[in-house]
Amino acid sequence: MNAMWTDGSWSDPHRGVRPGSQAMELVVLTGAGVSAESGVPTFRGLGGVWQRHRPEDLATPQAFQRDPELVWRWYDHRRQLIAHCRPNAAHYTLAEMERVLGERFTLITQNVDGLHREAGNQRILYLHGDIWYVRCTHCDYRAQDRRVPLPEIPPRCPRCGALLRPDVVWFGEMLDVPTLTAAREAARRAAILLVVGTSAVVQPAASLPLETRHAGGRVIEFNLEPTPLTSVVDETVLGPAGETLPRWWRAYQAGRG
Ligand code: BJW
Ligand code: ZN
Repeated sequence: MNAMWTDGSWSDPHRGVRPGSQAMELVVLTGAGVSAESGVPTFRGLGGVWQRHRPEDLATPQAFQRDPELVWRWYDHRRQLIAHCRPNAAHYTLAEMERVLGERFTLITQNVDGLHREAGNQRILYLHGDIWYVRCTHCDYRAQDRRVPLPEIPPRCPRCGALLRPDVVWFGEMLDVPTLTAAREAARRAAILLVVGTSAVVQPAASLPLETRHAGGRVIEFNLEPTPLTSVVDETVLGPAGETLPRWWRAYQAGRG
């Protein structure tokens, strides 16, 4: 049954959890909504990035080929904005989950902003890359570059002189296969999958919750509003993740004791 919780009351967070230590894994899939309360704009919806820019103009390999300077100016602008953002209570709750659960916790993120890392998470699967890394379009150079603004746009490879690109996944590009495989395996192992702040329209990330459901795990969604996933998950918790996620975690921990 699909239940929505908007009033801060909770069902038993352990309801339906499969017994056995292997099965007790908590896995979390995050999207842009988890960083919204930190001031990072989401992609879709009010104030979202795509309201001002067409994705095909900026987040595709074709766009980059056509006008690398335009694409890099957009990324440079976003990097400057994100550089001023700090993790919020939802990020810190996810970091605490990892500290408490260790190997029984996996964080899968679609976010490129680096705020999970800053909050303290270490076991992170980056599905869509990392805005703080650049990679060469010609050789295998890849490096972290946190300079804001970038001194040269578009930046060039220090090794071979070719164009650098942001180390992110654009529409029409394959996700990193080992990362996606690890994410699918984690989703299948999950006793509980928390899906936090994603519109669940971008594939293949949006299919991960279905993998958990098919494997018999429980899926709980945290969002401001219903999404295409809402009809297939076990529960949807409506509200800002910075409030709902810490509350859920406290209830989950209370149930453990
Ligand atoms: C809050 C909140 C608060 C707000 N608290 N909640 C199958 C069918 C159809 C199409 C495809 C398919 N398979 C592949 C495709 C094509 C495409 C795709 O999915 N297109 C769809 C749009 C239809 N996928 C791809 O191209 C992927 N590659 C691939 O599959 O390769 C194989 C292949 C290629 C070609 C054809 C077929 C197969 C690659 C996808 C790469 C996505 N890249 C981006 C940009 C990353 C770099 C960058 O940042 O610049 O990733 S796009 C953008 O969307 C970004 C995000 O990670 C991603 C997901 O967005 P997210 O995180 O869900 O954010 P929003 O804004 O959409 O939602 C925010 C949510 O938060 C909302 O619900 C709010 O309500 C909520 N919220 N505040 C809680 N406080
Ligand atoms: Zn190079």
